Amino acid sequence: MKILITGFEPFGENEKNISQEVLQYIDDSLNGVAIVKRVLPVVFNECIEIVTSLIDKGKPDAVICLGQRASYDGIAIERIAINLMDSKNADNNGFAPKDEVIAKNGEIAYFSTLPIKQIFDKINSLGIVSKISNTAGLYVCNNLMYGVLHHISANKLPIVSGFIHLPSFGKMELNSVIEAVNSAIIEIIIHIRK
Ligand code: PCA
Repeated sequence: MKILITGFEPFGENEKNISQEVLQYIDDSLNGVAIVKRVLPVVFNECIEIVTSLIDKGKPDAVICLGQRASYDGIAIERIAINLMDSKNADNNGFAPKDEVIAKNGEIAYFSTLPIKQIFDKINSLGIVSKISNTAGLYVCNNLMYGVLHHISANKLPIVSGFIHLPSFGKMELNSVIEAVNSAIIEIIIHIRK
């Protein structure tokens, strides 16, 4: 079994991105499962192309995408990605889309196919602030979550995928963030092995 886990480079005013930092602390193998890690550019659509090509070459069983979000000081397990890009803030390539669809003939939205309730219950039971979030925003994280789920759905691939937002630096102990991500990976492994 293999799991691909991604983080993002810094963007906007952020000097660091916790989703990039945290990947350094995730082992290359967990419960006998290979963990492949990749940091992505905060660039609309390019991030999707990188991940879909990693999926097609590496054939992972699960794809977990991580990002940073300043608006919540806990772990936000995303439920849904929508087919829209709309942002005041430009991505790291200077692109700020206005009301643009991500995939012309794609579904309006896709639900995460990760076991989000189990992940939430586990992280919550560890006393780490967390929630299930009903919007991943309309910026690059939603773009990636939507694009990956669309690729998996359109090609009928046997892969579960979804997105988890992490709090900004300093809002939560780094150890708790690492523990939350490791717990999510373990819940996903249990889910796949069922
Ligand atoms: N957070 C941004 C994009 C990259 C990241 O870490 C977002 O929430 O869309």
